[in-house]
Amino acid sequence: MTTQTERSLVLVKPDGFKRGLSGDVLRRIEAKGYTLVALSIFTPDRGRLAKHYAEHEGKPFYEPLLEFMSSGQVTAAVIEGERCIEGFRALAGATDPTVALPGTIRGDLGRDWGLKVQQNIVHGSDSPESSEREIGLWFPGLV
Ligand code: IDP
Ligand code: MG
Repeated sequence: MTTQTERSLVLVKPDGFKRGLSGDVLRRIEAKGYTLVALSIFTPDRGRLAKHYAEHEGKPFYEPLLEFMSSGQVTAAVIEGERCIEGFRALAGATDPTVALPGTIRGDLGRDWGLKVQQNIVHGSDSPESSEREIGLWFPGLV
C-alpha cells in the first residue's frame, strides 16, 4: 500500500493547556514518529473558532464549545507523516473521554466534568480537506 505524506492540525485545548498537558501530547506525537512542522501558543478568537467548528453550528454544544475554546490559551501544532490524520485521531481516542480507551490521550488524561461541552484535551483534523482548511485558518503563513 502506498500512502502520501499528509499534515494534520492538532490543538491542545484550554483544559489541556491549563493542566500542563501540552508536553505530554507533543511527546506522544513525537514518540509515534510524526514530525512537528509548526508550533504556536495563543488564545483562539471567536471568529476563527466559528469557522473552525462551522460543521457544528446549531448543535446544543456549539455555543458552549466556542465559549470553552476561547476561554484560554491553546497549543497549536501542525504535524506531518504518512496517514497522520488518522494516526493522530487514534492517539486522541473517542470524543467522549469517559469511553475513550485507556492508552489514548483522552482515555488517559480526560474525564467528564458534567459540563455542556466535553472538555477532551485535544483536537485533531478529521480529513485531508479539514486539515487543509484548519491549517490555513490557524497557520496562514504556512500554506
Ligand atoms: P472530535 O473533536 O472528536 O472531532 P467533534 O464531533 O468534531 O469531535 O466535536 C467537536 C468537539 O465538540 C468535541 O471534541 C467535544 O469537545 C465537543 N462535543 C462533541 N460532541 C459533543 C456532545 O455530544 N456533547 C458535548 N460536547 C460535544
Ligand atoms: Mg471534529
